[in-house]
Amino acid sequence: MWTSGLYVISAEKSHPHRSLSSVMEAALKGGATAIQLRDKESGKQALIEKAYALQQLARSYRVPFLMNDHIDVALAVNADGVHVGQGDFPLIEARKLLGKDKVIGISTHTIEEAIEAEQYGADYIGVGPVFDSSSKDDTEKEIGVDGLKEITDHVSIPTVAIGGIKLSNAADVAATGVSGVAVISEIVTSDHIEDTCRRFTEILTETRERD
Ligand code: TZP
Ligand code: MG
Repeated sequence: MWTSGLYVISAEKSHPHRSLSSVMEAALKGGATAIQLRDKESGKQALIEKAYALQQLARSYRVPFLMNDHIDVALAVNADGVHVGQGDFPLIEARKLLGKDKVIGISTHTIEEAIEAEQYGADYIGVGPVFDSSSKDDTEKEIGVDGLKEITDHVSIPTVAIGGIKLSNAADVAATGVSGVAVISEIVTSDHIEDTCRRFTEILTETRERD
């Protein structure tokens, strides 16, 4: 299952000297098991072009490409799925538009949101922010590894931890039993993206084998 791994989310403004495609390709070379386009600035035309490029790239590495927020963009490029926030497009309506074969993920912060997401047919939930994160403006309070474990224990769909996940805390996060981790800054700002992704994957595998 692709969620049992390293889900790399874009943040183009965090790497002004490298292209979006080169950063995401380095992540895929390093073993990313899914990629997401998250872009709060671009207009629809630019988003469609970026999404199309990343969908093609992801396909060449046989991993899913998910579009953040924009269901219309996901449909336009035949993305593998979408990721929505609590205040974004309703899950049930997203499912009607995308059909049963596309992946739909939703951000959750509480046990109630997680249970509701499962009932409404989400394929996975993002859970967080686990730690403090500088990549999102309106982040809610950190839930910590204990909060992460509590939410994860209440659902049976895959859970992806997000928010401030670094190489230094990845083992603690993985030990909660999450299916995977979603990472922005530790990867996209790394000088050695491939190596950083490889190390994340090793940590996730080591923790899983140990526990
Ligand atoms: N949702 C909750 S925290 C976050 C999102 C999109 C940002 C995660 O980025 P980083 O840099 O890995 O903390
Ligand atoms: Mg959103």
